[in-house]
Amino acid sequence: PPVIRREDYAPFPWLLPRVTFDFSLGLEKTRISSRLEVVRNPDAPASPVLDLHGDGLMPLEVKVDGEVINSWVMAGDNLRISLPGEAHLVEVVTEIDPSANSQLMGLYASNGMLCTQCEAEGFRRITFFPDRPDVLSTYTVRMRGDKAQFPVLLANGNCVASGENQDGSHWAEWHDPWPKPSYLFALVAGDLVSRKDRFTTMNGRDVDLAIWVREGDLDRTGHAMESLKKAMKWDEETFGREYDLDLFNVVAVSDFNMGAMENKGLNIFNTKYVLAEADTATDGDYEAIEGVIGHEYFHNWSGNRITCRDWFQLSLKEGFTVLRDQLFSQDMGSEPVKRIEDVRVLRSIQFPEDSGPLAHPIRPDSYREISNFYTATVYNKGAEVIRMMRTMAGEERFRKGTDLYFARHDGEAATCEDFVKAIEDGTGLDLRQFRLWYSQAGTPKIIVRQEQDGDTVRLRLTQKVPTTPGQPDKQPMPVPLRIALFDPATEEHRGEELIVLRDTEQSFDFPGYDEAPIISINRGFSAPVSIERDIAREDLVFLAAKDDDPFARYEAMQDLVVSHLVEALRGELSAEDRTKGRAAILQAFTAVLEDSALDDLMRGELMILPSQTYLAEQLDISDPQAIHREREGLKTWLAQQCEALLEALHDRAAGGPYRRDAAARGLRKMRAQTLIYLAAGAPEKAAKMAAAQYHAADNMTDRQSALIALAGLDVPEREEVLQAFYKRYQGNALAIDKWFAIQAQSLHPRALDHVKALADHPDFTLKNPNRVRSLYMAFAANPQAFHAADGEGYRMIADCILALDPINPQTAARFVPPLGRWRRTEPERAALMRAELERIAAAPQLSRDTFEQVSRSLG
Ligand code: DPP
Ligand code: ZN
Repeated sequence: PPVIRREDYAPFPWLLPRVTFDFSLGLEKTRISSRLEVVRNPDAPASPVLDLHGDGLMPLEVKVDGEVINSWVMAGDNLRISLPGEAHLVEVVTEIDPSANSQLMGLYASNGMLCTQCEAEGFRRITFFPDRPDVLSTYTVRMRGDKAQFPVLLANGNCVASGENQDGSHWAEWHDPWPKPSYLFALVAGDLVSRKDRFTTMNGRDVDLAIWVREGDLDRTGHAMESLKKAMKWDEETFGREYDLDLFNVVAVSDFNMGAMENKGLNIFNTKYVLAEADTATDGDYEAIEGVIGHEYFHNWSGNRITCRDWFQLSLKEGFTVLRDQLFSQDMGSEPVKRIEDVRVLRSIQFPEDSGPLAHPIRPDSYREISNFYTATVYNKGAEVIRMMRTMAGEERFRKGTDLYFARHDGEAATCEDFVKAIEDGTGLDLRQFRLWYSQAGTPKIIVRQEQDGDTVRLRLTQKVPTTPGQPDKQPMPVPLRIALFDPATEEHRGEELIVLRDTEQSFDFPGYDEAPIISINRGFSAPVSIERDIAREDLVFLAAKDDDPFARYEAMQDLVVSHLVEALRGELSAEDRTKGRAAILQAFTAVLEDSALDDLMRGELMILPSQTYLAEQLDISDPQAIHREREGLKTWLAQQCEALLEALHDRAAGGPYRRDAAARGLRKMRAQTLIYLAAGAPEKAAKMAAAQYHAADNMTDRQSALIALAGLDVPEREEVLQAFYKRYQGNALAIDKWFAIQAQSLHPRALDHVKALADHPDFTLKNPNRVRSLYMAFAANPQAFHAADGEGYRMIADCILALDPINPQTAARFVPPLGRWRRTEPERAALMRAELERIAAAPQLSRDTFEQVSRSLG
């Protein structure tokens, strides 16, 4: 497969101002007739031909200006038509089989309904079209189908006409007045019901809202609808963005590759991010739904009204929209807890990506398959990069920048450069050096040294941007760091400051400190960097207990644990150090458990130990099982030291009817954490507590946390509760996904055998991405079983990739990165991981998706 390069961008030689599609719908056979109004693009070199992308299509008929032509040719998968004049009408007929579309890209069948997923390049699997984000057209879509089979017919925009035919079929015509690229096209036909509501915009326009689901799921749509209305209001208040159609539809589909899709006026969602009620959804699910509903809605401006010039600019819409959804969730819930959660995701997923073979800048320079670049780097690091601009500008000035961006580029296909320029012009910041964040990959490491010179504190900062594939030399980048200097005597600081490190080495002086202060740095995680510093244990204990920035408090706690575990793993910990280190951690941990001023959501958060992957990141080469042993060892020890306290917390959290306010959620979160600790430190007691919790629970959060604790234990209650869960939720796909995932990720010594057995379970299928992920993604994240010393875990993931690749390459390729970590893994396992990658690479007929990921991982 060819490599596509950002620098090769050229505008399309034709414009397609108006396009019309006629769909004659059938699960096995859908016929599509297109009418494309084509005119020469004055801003591009003239071309004698019109090349239309296709993927697996053959034209049944091609007309130019009303006449059937036979002079068309296939150029690979694409349709090439000679066009002599300035403007033409091009009409093409294609036919596809949605029921055979297991890739779930383009138009496909799911549970008897038809739906689409076109981002990034799925539209070309429906009809021939310039399937690139910089070709914007106004769409009219007519569809016709059997009324009994497809009672509901939806597309983008507004329904302008509909009617019935004599033969039992019916039809609808939809028109979307806003020009859009093909990746935002959507169509849904099926037997669906909807929850309806209404939103009045800031200018008093009424918008009809509808969430479409299968019969029976309607009761579980209330939270999604509330989230949608909150998101619409929030975007008006926070970014001044108003919705621009009379209708906003959301459809939930159970077979879906991604989380959700922002198609104009017709968002299509994975059911996972729509359906929720106490009995089936955890608190985490509720939050995720609010976040994703917000995310897709916010795309209406950051993505749809202003779209991307080419796919290298993906972070233009995704980074910005992730930031917008993060800020939304912060405002709807607990700001510090949300920030901590976002940083945890960044560190455990994006940091490893940035330090591995798949590292790429948030604006990549090349790809073979764009689906592989819907990554934590483009999304989450992309959001961090924009957040840094916001931090440097301040909220108000940042808003001026985004206002200017929306005003300047509305209706355009823009670039990341356009965005930065607008922020620069709108805020007055000088972002020349800052642009390096868009072009350089790798997580910068900041080394902090603190010196005392008379009454002046000097911070000597050094930055190192690591080498990444294709980028051996790096330039220093601006790193905005929020810092505070605590006076050890008064335990207070004199106000937070923002310093911006710009050079490879730079010093910052703070006069007026007779005694060396305790420094809190990168507060709120103001820059997506890793910090390395020599700081006394007591100082971390102090910050963990006293820092007024909740994030910094969390960070100090994490540092305390990370530095201890890393020293242990490096074999640098003497028996005495181990005792001292553990004592310091225990002191901080106990403070967290006992601090009555702390809310329980935050307490639950502070109790979580740093993830296995984040710990691995701190070491050049690591032994996953050694990390697991050390981490579990600490957890077990803490639990034993605090057994009574943990039990008391669990008891305090018990009982009371289900509510969804922050206090109740905090109790459930803490309850889950206490069980995790007790399962390690007092397994028999934990098993009894968990089983009791399971049976008394009136909500999924408590049931799930009980099951997670039990799944890892070799106790009789385990099987009993697993079966009870299965019986209770049989037939509820999302709940059964949890049942698979919990077992696959469990710390049970025979987890690997469990996964093997689950792969043969009648409820398992490779055809449903949620189910595949629930078994195998969970397994690939299992810190113990995946890394079995004989390589069996690696073999299972490789087998999964090979079996899934012909069915759904996009999802198959997502399983490659766990194996791609071989270079950073101890040599024996590295050889086993590499061997599996080579086995995949040797398979005939590998998809472009998997080929690219595997070859980069081996490269
Ligand atoms: N554009 C989609 C999103 O919201 C991709 N699935 O992230
Ligand atoms: Zn998005």
